[in-house]
Amino acid sequence: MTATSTQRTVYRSCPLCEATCGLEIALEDDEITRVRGDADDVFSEGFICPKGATLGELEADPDRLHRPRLRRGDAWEEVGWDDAFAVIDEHLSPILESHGRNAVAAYLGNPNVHNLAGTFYARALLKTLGTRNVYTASTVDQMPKHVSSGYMFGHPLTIPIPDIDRTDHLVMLGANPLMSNGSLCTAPDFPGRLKALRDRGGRLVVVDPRRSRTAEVADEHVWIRPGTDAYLLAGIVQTLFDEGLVRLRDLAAHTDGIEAVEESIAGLPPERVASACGVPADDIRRMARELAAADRAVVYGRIGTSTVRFGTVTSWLVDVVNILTGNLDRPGGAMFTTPAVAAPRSGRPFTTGRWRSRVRDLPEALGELPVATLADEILTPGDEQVRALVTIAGNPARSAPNSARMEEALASLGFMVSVDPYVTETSRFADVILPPPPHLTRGHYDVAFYYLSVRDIANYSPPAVPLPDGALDEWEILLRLAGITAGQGAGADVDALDGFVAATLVQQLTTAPSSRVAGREPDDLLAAVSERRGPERLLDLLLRSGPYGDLFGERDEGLTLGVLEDNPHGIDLGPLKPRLPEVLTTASGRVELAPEAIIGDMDRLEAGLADIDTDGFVLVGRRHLRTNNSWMHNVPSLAKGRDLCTLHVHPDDAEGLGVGDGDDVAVSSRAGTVVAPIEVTSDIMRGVVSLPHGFGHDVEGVEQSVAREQPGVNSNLVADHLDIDPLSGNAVLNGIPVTLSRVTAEAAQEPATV
Ligand SMILES: Nc1nc2c(c(=O)[nH]1)N[C@H]1C(S)=C(S)[C@@H](COP(=O)(O)OP(=O)(O)OC[C@H]3O[C@@H](n4cnc5c(=O)[nH]c(N)nc54)[C@H](O)[C@@H]3O)O[C@H]1N2
Ligand SMILES: Nc1nc2c(c(=O)[nH]1)N[C@H]1C(S)=C(S)[C@@H](COP(=O)(O)OP(=O)(O)OC[C@H]3O[C@@H](n4cnc5c(=O)[nH]c(N)nc54)[C@H](O)[C@@H]3O)O[C@H]1N2
Ligand code: SF4
Ligand SMILES: [Mo]
Repeated sequence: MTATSTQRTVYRSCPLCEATCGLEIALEDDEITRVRGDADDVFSEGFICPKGATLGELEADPDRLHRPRLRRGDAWEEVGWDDAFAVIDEHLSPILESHGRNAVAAYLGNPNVHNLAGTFYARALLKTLGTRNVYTASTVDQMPKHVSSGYMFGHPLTIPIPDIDRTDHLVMLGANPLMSNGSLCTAPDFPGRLKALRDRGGRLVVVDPRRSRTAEVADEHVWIRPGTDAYLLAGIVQTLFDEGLVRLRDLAAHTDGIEAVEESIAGLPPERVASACGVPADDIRRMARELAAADRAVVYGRIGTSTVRFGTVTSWLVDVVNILTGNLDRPGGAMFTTPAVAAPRSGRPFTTGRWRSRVRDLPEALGELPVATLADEILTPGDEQVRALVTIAGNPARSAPNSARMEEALASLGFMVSVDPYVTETSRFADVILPPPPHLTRGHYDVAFYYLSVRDIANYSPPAVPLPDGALDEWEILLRLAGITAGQGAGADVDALDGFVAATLVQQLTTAPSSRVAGREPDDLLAAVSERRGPERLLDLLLRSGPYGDLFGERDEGLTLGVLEDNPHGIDLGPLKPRLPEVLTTASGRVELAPEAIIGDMDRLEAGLADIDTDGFVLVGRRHLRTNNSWMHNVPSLAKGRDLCTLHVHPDDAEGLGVGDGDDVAVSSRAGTVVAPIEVTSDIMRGVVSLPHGFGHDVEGVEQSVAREQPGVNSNLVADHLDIDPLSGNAVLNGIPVTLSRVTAEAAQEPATV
């Protein structure tokens, strides 16, 4: 080593949200000195948001953990990795032995889908753990879309993506991509893409109870009462039938169940649903006519359509409208991706409820149970009560409903392990915290988000800096845990376990009927990637056997990981391509427009009309460019600026309550109360209030010094764990019925929660 510092530039995909922007990162001696948008990135072309720009601060955060933490009574001790795993083995293995596999639960949080360790190795750990108590952030997010897609198209990952770059008419419900940068629709530079849509004469309609940033740039903003999008969409569907606007085009040859759909929404004409939605019947009919008239139109729904009481029905209706207007699988409509990396699929038909939760008898979906019932499973005594928990990249104490109860549950556990770089509201309850290394030390490829992307893209980022001495990569951490839960003890051989994971994948690749390398010799495939280990080996195997792959030498110029290493700005595999009917894996081989399970929920939808209280208040969330769920509030540049955690209240409602800007208001539901300062704004509907989630950092034990200074309050104290979408188990986090009351100065001295 020389004494002079070395400067260099690396290009990487940003791992912080679904947009997958290319970053140009300047390094000096392995420290990040500057982050810019990578102008040569084939997908993002230089776009960057405030979060991506602060990756350097995030990586260098002094509050990040670098060595395992071990709880000793009330204090923490830093220990070496071997000691940490020995303690885990000592405590977890006896629980597994004497109480069975289901006594240990796992919770996987959102960043698992943003890194290769979680993508490829979390499943290996779940397999060795063998528990039915698997929970993830999906059931506080997009599970309804998986369930509706599974039933309609055969697989929960066969999700149609709005082709926003080619559409003429985009109707967006419950999404605010100008703040979130998009979700279930990977599209770096969403603002630029929406502007391009309008510049080419297209029309953007945003349906939202708030005048969001996206609503502001739309041609039309349709205000809607939270939780009622299913009624609006049913009204649109009914209008399409009524007015002879159904036009299946080529889809007719691939679609079953159209009559059953018509029958199922017969009781929900626009005139009947209008007052519930707060949208005039004429507007509902006009929306239907505009969708039918546009050459290329698409409906897209996100958080506001899935974290609601009728999440699955709403997610389904979004696709029903796209199909009835002939816009599925058509450029400018809703299309399926052809990702370069796709896991081999079993031929089994999609279903839910293959097992049920012990306490509330809730059905499994995608191999997991609703996180809304995790606390029940921990707190309710009985056989198979959950006594230990492993959390990986998750913060259920802030992200799941009824946080007070969740925290009570976490505090009561016999043993808890958290894989997390911080001492968070959740990991503060752990007995052992295992920190993953900084992002730049790891290889990266957005396996999950290229499934959901508006173009087919392949972009790999190799590790840019070496792993710090004594650190473990996160996939190695997960395999060590897998070794323990497989009964191999604390010192399991990571390379052997990794070899097993690779061999298992090759086995699937060479036997799955739809695989392009079915019938090939497993050893030949393994030999072709023998220079690699860890996630890179799995990635290479998947790339090479994928739709653009070199098929291990059978196809010239095909993709390999080596090819991606030579293309640091990514490879553009083109716009989305028509994929019907080969993408369908339903038993019939057709689009199931009217799945029995979903049609079976339509009576509840119709009955629900009577429950809508148009006089009461409901709570919704919102996101801001400077946040990332619960965990980036510790980045100084993002924390700077005005308080983001305020309760938005309409001026008329504020007047009715006798409160003004900055006053504290108590928001109460069946589950609990939270007190927040209000911001009076006409950007929200009357009768609706909005509070962002993921705040409330000033609780004992959280080691995030910056976040603690502007802690905000925790909106999930009022979300009710009993309120879920029954088909998917997804929690209701938007449209929560609440009462509001002014907090007097004396009352404000009391604790915030009751
Ligand atoms: N009320 C309300 N609640 C919501 C939502 C809402 O809109 N309203 N949104 C929901 C949604 S969409 C989601 S996705 C969930 C998110 O819910 P969670 O996934 O439970 O929570 P996050 O806040 O994303 O926390 C991520 C954790 O991962 C850690 N982490 C970051 N990077 C890594 C890494 O590379 N490895 C590991 N091991 N850990 C890492 C962070 O420190 C943090 O503790 O919240 C949900 N909760
Ligand atoms: N800056 C930032 N970006 C993020 C995140 C973050 O926390 N911060 N989180 C990431 C994650 S994990 C996800 S899943 C995505 C989510 O991405 P989006 O779905 O775009 O999420 P939000 O920005 O919460 O937008 C949801 C919108 O729905 C509206 N809404 C609420 N209830 C209803 C309803 O009943 N009907 C209708 N029509 N609208 C409703 C809200 O007012 C809000 O404007 O964002 C990702 N990106
Ligand atoms: S939009 Fe998302 S992917 Fe792009 S820079 Fe921001 S956080 Fe990163
Ligand atoms: Mo999410």
